Amino acid sequence: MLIRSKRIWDRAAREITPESVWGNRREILRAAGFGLAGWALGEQEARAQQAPSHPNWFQAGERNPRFTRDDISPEAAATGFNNFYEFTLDKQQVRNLVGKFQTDPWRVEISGLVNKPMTLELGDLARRMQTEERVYRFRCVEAWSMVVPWNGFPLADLIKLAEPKAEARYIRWWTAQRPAEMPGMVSQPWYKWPYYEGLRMDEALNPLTLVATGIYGKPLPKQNGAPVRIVVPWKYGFKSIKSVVKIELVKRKPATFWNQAVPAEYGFFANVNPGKAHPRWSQATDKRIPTMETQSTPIYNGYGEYVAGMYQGNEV
Ligand SMILES: Nc1nc2c(c(=O)[nH]1)N[C@H]1C(S)=C(S)[C@@H](COP(=O)(O)O)O[C@H]1N2
Ligand SMILES: [Mo]
Repeated sequence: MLIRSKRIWDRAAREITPESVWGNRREILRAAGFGLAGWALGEQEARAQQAPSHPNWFQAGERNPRFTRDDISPEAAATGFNNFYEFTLDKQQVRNLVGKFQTDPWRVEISGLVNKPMTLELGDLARRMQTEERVYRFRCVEAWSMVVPWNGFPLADLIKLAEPKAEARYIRWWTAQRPAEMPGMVSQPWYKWPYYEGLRMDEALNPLTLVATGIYGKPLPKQNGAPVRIVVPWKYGFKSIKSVVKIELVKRKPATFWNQAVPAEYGFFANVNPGKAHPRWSQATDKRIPTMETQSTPIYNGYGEYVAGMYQGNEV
């Protein structure tokens, strides 16, 4: 048991990786489709990978003017450089390994401390919700960033549907667990699948927290967490769980995938904080994908005006 858990720690510790491991500038440009020699997708393959996975109900909403910016990352970068360990830990290969992943139809269960537990067919849910576009800065704990136009609706709107009970203090969620469709689950059995994450209830209800069904005005590509994911822009990217199938409201702080794998390196709160170094690298700056331009990382990833009031400063 000891040997096994040491091995888990070693692997996990290696696998959320600093820049030296996750790639160099040339590889990232190549991954993002900027046409360096030696890399080309067949025309047909490229079309298949961009094809919407669930086009019939998806609605691109209008951009919310409160959440707009002019430094949006190229779509090819956001869809070609992904962390989705259920498929592979090679960020540039995720999109090539998602072909078998079935994302339509899709159901999401909401249960736990709610008056109205329910299982929703995602299309029905999306049609009931008011979708909008928001451009958010996205910051991975590995010290890279992107700026992505998300389509979605506030998580608070979904939680209200289920009528939370007063005792609900936290929320937790799980990604689909389909080893036959997710090759990384089979090749990396040492992780505690399925991927699971959570938030404190006030964080979940914060108006910034989105349920995303699209990016760049299109349905979420599979590599970005189709058909539905959570986006929490003031926290490191690993909190923004992909391909959610189950949501539960609970009393106690839930365990989370990375916190359980490597507790010394990844906390439950994981708020973006340039002043608090990761044990193996600084968090003061990040590299913008795909140009690799160095940027200062702002506290709470730039969203302090919306979220700082939720924290006393001792959350980790
Ligand atoms: N289920 C699941 N969700 C996940 C991950 C994952 O491996 N599995 N990776 C996380 C990490 S570390 C990041 S940085 C973001 C990446 O999102 P993107 O590929 O859309 O940029 O997804 C997060 N959500
Ligand atoms: Mo990440």
